[in-house]
Amino acid sequence: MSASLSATARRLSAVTAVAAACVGAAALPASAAEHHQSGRGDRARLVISDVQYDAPGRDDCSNRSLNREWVEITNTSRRAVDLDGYTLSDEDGHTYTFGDLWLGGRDTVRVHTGVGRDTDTDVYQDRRNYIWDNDEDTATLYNDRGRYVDDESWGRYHRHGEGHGHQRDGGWYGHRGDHRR
Ligand SMILES: [Ca+2]
Ligand SMILES: [Ca+2]
Repeated sequence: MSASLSATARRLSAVTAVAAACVGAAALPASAAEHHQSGRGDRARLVISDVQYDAPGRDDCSNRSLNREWVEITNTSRRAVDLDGYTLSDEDGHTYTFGDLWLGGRDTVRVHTGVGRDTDTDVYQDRRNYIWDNDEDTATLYNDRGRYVDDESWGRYHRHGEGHGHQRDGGWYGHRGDHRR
């Protein structure tokens, strides 16, 4: 919770769009599989259902690679939700604001980091640099009133317990839940 709050605070402070250095690092594809698909309690209707924070292959800053870094938002309810004004932020306060997009019941939208043309299923942050850190970061979704909806963390500070180990770079590779018993 404190991480979310501080992320909110950072988001609310003026966020400059100065892109971080585009550092190529990771080699392994990674996907932080969502484990609470059904949402947190009955009120959760939108969840961050999957994150591919490390684009497969070398992180060469190409638009193709940037777009293979993404976050997926799933509407777990049966009713369509208007995402207009919803935001998706990282720990550094980089924020993407959704445009007018209705996400149908049980539908998923994939938010790519790079440049592209938005559709009903794929939207683009139009960035020239990666936003989701390969080692650790948190994606947080807020609604159009700035209220917390869901988050997903990975790396050192991931807070969702063991049992859904992520493929990680370097020494963390293989540090998966099913090998820890
Ligand atoms: Ca990579
Ligand atoms: Ca980041």
